[in-house]
Parts: sequence; C-alpha cells; structure tokens
Amino acid sequence: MEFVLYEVKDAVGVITINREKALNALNSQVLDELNQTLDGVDLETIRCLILTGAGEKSFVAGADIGEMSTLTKAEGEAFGKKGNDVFRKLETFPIPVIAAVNGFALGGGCEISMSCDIRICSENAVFGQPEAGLGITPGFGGTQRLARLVGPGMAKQMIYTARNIKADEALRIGLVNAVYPQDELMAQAEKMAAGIAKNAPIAVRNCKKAINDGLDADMDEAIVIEEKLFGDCFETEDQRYGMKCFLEKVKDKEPFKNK
Ligand code: DAK
Repeated sequence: MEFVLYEVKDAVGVITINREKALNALNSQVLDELNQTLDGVDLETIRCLILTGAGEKSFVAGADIGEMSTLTKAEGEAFGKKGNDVFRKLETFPIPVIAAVNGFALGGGCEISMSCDIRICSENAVFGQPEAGLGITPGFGGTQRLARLVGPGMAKQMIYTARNIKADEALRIGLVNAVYPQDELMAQAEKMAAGIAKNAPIAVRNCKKAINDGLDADMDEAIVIEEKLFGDCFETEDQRYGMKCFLEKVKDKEPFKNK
C-alpha cells in the first residue's frame, strides 16, 4: 500500500497513515487503504490496534481539501460515505483502537481520533474542527462524537468558533487521556496496548461492545446489553482460567487463549 503502513508487534497492530508530505490528509486512496488494512487484521492473534500518523508534525490534517474542492454533489456524497464507513468500522472494530495523536488532528483528523476507543497525544498535538471556516459542517461524525466526548457546550464552542486547541487543553476537557513528549508517545501507546492485550480478549471485546452499545441506549436497555455480554463470558475458557488462577493464587499466568 502506498499511504498506509501496518506493522505487527506481538499482539498489537500498528497502523500508520503515511502521507507525510500532505500532513497525512485523508484522500480517497488513504480511506480505501485504511479500510483494506482493517479488513486484513488477524483477529485471532491481534488484541489491540494503535493508529498514528507518519512524521512528527501531523497525525491527520483533515480530509484532503484539494480533492474535496472539486467534488460534485454525488462525488461529495460518495467521499463522505467512504469516510464514514471507515470511521464507523474503526469505532465498532471488535478490538480496542488507541489513537496516538502525534501532531495536527484537524477536521477529519480530529474525527478519526474520536472514532478510536482511547486518545493519547504528543505535546505538540493540535485538535480542532475548522470546517465552519471552510464553509462546511464537520462531516465525519464530528458534531456527534465531539459532543459525546467533551459535552455539548465545549463541542459547540470548538465547532462554531473553528478554533484549534493545544494538547494541554485537549487533556483538560477530556478529549485525550494523556499527553507525552513526542519521543515517548509510541512507547506509551505500545505499553497501554500491551496492557490491554494481556487481558482476556473476549472479555475486552465484550467490554468495548457493552460501552459502545450501551451509550446508544437508555439505561434499562443498556443494563440488559451488559448482562448479556457478561453472561457470554461464562462460555469461555478464559473466564474459567482467569478465575481459577485467582483462586489458586497463580503468580505467572499463561497468556489467555482467546477462547
Ligand atoms: N488537505 C490537503 N493538503 C493538506 C491538508 C489538507 N487538509 N493539510 C495540509 N496539507 C498540505 C498543504 O497543502 C501543504 O502541501 P504543499 O503546499 O507542501 O504541497 C503541506 O500539506 C504542508 O502544509 P502547510 O504548508 O500548510 O503546513 P503548515 O505547517 O504551514 O500548516 C496546518 C499546517 C495543519 C495548520 C495547515 O496545513 C492547515 O491548516 N491545513 C488544513 C487543516 C484543515 O483545515 N483541515 C480540515 C479539513 S476539512 C465530508 C466529511 C468530512 C470532511 C469533509 C467532507 N463529507 C461527509 C462529504 C472533512 C473535512 C475536513 O477535514
């Protein structure tokens, strides 16, 4: 692939958007390659993904403005669908995805980070939804996911003013979980991913599904969703093994089997 790199480190897959000259802006080809990369992830062995951008300046500087500027209405809709499908695939991907935001995360870049389960960033990261200044609305879920993550008041302020925010402010409003020096970001992302990967994979997947599906439901339905996914764990070898190890005070547990 030309613009997306995929590397496996033990049980962690690292996806890098690699279009550094255009600050990793998302054109149709990047979106297609991301889609193919996600389809190719081996869910038997990979237990967590990291999404990052190439270089030290930008995570993703948004959708490709050059490509978008010439779109017809039909092409715009097709481009929007391509983006939304990939973003939704990431959001509902069976295993957790950590966004390691290594610089600009603007427009579609902020939006793709919000499709991931967890965001951590480097000190030079900049987040924003500049669309209103370009004559459009955020179109890859920004109006929906930002409001859910940081609350409607702060989301509206960011979107209406199209003002970018720096890493420290992103941390303060809860858009990212942690900020690291650039040269520590990937190591920290990998450490977090390894911490996730060592836990029972089916339980982790069920946690992701319970949180995501529950957030879209009212509390009565959400609790039923949780009960079902909790119950499903009792059909797994990993649940029996995990509890046995606790009861027998096993110090060096074997890796969970994903069964
Ligand atoms: N698209 C295309 N190229 C981009 C780009 C982008 N979003 N951002 C940067 N580049 C390119 C620049 O054109 C430049 O290319 P060359 O001139 O070297 O060929 C190169 O990357 C380096 O950028 P700069 O020279 O501008 O670098 P600076 O350090 O001076 O500035 C910057 C960095 C990130 C502040 C600046 O590049 C910038 O403001 N970039 C644009 C950021 C932005 O506005 N992004 C939001 C795009 S709107 C849709 C759904 C979603 C969307 C659209 C439709 N539908 C449902 C249909 C999403 C929209 C967006 O994301």
